[in-house]
Amino acid sequence: MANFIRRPDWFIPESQVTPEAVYHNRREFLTAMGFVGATALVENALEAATAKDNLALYPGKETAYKVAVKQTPEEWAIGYNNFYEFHTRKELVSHPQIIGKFLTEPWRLRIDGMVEKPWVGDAQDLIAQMGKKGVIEQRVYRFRCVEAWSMICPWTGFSLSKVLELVEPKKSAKFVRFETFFDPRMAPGFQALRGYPWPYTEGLRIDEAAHELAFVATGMYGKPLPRQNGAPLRMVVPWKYGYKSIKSIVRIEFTDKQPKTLWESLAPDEYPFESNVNPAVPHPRWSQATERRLGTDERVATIKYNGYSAQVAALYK
Ligand SMILES: Nc1nc2c(c(=O)[nH]1)N[C@H]1C(S)=C(S)[C@@H](COP(=O)(O)O)O[C@H]1N2
Ligand SMILES: [Mo]
Repeated sequence: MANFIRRPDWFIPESQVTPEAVYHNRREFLTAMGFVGATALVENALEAATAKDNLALYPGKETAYKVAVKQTPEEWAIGYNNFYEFHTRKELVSHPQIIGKFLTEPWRLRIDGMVEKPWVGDAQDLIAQMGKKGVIEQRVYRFRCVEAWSMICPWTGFSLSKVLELVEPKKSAKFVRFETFFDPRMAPGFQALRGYPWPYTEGLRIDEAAHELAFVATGMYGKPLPRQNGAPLRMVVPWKYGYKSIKSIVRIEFTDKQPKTLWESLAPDEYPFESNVNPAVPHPRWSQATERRLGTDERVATIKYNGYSAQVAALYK
C-alpha cells in the first residue's frame, strides 16, 4: 500500500528526522542543521534569549492604537484560524492533533537581501533586542479577512519600521518579501495541499513596510502568540486583507523585485499583491461591503483601508 502513495519531492523520510534530544538542544540543533554561520554565532552570543526570558515583555506598553469597539473574545481569535500549513478548517487548526507537532523554539530567523546589516539569529533574540530598545507595544487593531469575517484584538510586538532601522535597507530595496517555515514533519497541511507553491510567502512595498502601522506581532491578549496564530512572530498589516499578515516567519528579505506571493500565484485576480481592504471592490466571488464580527452574529459595514484611511491613504495617491 505504502508504495502507491506518491511522495512529493520535498518529503523527508522518518530516518532523516533529527532525534528529539538533539532538537531540544538549541545550539547543537542549529549546528547540526548547518544554521550557525558567523553572524548567527555573534548574535546568539550577545543575546541567546528564550521565550521564557521574554515573558516579562508582555503585554507591552500601551499606545495610541486602540479601537473604541468591543474586543473579540479571546477564544474566538485563538480558535478560529486560517493557517493552511495545518488545516483548511478554521476550527481544527488549534486542535492538539493538528498543531501539536509544531515546534516554535528554537526558531531561526533571517533578515537579509538588500540591506547594510543582515540579521540572523533566533526569533527570541530579536524580541529581546526590541525589548532592550523599549519598543515593544500593545496595539488593538481591526483585522479583516478577505472571506468577510473580522476581529478586533490586542497584539504585542513592534513596528516593522524598527526592523528596517536595525538592518538598514539599501536604496535599491523596493520591496520586502516574507517567508513562512516549511517543514512537513511539523504541519500536515503541506501534504494535504501538495499542489500549493509552498512555502507561504507575502510581500509589501518598502514604503508600506516602513509605515508605522505595519506591525510584527509576537503576542496577543497579553501573552506570547499561540502557535495557531503564527508563533513565534508574524506580520499584522491592519489595512490589508488578512492573508497579507503572514504567520510564523523564518525570513524577511529586502529586494528590488515585487515578490510573487502564494495566493497571487494561485489566483492573481482574486488575491492581488496590493490587497487593501476596500468595500467598493467586490472579490470576484463575493461582496466585500460587509463583514461578520467573530464571536457575534453581527454584520457590520466594511470600511475603506479597514478604518485606517487617515494613516495610510497617502501611500496610495
Ligand atoms: N503562513 C501562513 N500565514 C497566514 C495564513 C496561512 O494560511 N499561512 N493565512 C492568512 C489568512 S487568510 C488570515 S485571515 C490570517 C489569519 O490569522 P489568525 O488565524 O491569527 O486570525 O493569517 C494569514 N497568514
Ligand atoms: Mo484570510
